[in-house]
Amino acid sequence: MALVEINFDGLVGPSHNYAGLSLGNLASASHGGDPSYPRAAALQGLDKMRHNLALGLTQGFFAPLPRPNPGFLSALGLGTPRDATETRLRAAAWSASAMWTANAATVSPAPDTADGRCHLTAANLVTMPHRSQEWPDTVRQLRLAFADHAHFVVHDAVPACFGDEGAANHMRMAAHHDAAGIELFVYGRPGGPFPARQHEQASRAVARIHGLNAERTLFIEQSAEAIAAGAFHNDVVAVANERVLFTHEAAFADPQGTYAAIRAALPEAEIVVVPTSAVSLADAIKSYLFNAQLLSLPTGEMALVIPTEAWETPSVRTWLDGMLASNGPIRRVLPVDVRQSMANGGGPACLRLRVVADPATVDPRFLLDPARIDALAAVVAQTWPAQIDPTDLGSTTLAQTVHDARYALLATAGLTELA
Ligand code: SUG
Repeated sequence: MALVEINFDGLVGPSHNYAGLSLGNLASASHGGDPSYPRAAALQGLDKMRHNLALGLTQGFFAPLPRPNPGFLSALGLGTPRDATETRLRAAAWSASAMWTANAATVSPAPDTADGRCHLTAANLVTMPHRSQEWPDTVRQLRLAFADHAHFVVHDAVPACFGDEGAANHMRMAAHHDAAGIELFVYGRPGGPFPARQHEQASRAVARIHGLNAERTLFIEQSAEAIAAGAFHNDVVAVANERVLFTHEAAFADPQGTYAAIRAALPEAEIVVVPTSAVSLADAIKSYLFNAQLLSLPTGEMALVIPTEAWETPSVRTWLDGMLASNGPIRRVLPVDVRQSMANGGGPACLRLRVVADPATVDPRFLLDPARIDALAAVVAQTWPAQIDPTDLGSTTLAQTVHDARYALLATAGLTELA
């Protein structure tokens, strides 16, 4: 079979909660302390997977990581918290943040790499303490899913001195998914009010490790204005698919230079720019218009899977209506409800890792069909907590419920070696 794009969505874990842990992520900050609804959150995510499968696309998933993370708690010497800082650190050990698999790894498909294999480098996520604990367990899962060494190489994260946030700060463009492409690494510079999570040297290391062709690899600076406005990852303000880049005007430090470099490296590139005059940076970030899945449908059309929040934002809706009425490359807009994830700053694009590969080379336990989605949804409906209040974190009863729920999921998926 030809190489196709497979979207691996992170299944929202049973400890999903709002702890306000991500400085610079406005949704996380504003919902910190709210009750969360893990069961509804995971079912919303599974509905999105079902929706994309029904479009005729190949869909996979990754399982939640073990939480609360005993290794993280003991490495910090944490028992019962004695102050607000320790309470936050304990919340970090409970975070279900691995659901945002766009941050799991950076992926360079086989047509782009020197050895003709698909390379994946786990992201170290060191900027945010609650995310820094993810990568060792993520690597274990990637090494299971992509164990076929003839087709895949899974690398450990780059050294912690350089922050790496994975595919959320990486875009690939190509005439078609299975053609040699160009890879765009978007990094931030520190100095603004919020952390710049992606370090340029991490991006350069990943490009070297993956054996990318220097002439087809671009390193692009994110605009400081976008980071300061709450674009903590580039995928909050830009998304690419095959020959199309869909971007806010204020995404990059040097927009015109960036567009020219892309056109020089990929002459068939089409760049759809949303101007600030149509959608302000604030509306783009609040609505998550760009944290969309830009997908090539089997019909040959491109569709934009957006969060319902974007569809309901007047400036965004007006712009999308105009885009659909024009003759642009994006022909369909499909809203999905992922509100539980959105309230922590994770839209449809955050929830998935894109891998261009032949599905026959992937461990089938990570691939989905409607019956497998139904089976996962039944486990979630039966075992995921209905509600978590931030004050519940630390409860031994809840910890056992979360552990048992994850184990039930792994058993159903045939993945108990990840327990
Ligand atoms: O890293 N939120 C995540 C959202 C990640 C979105 N991913 C992409 N843009 N690709 C983050 O900031 C919030 C957790 C909390 O506050 O409880 C959180 O981690």
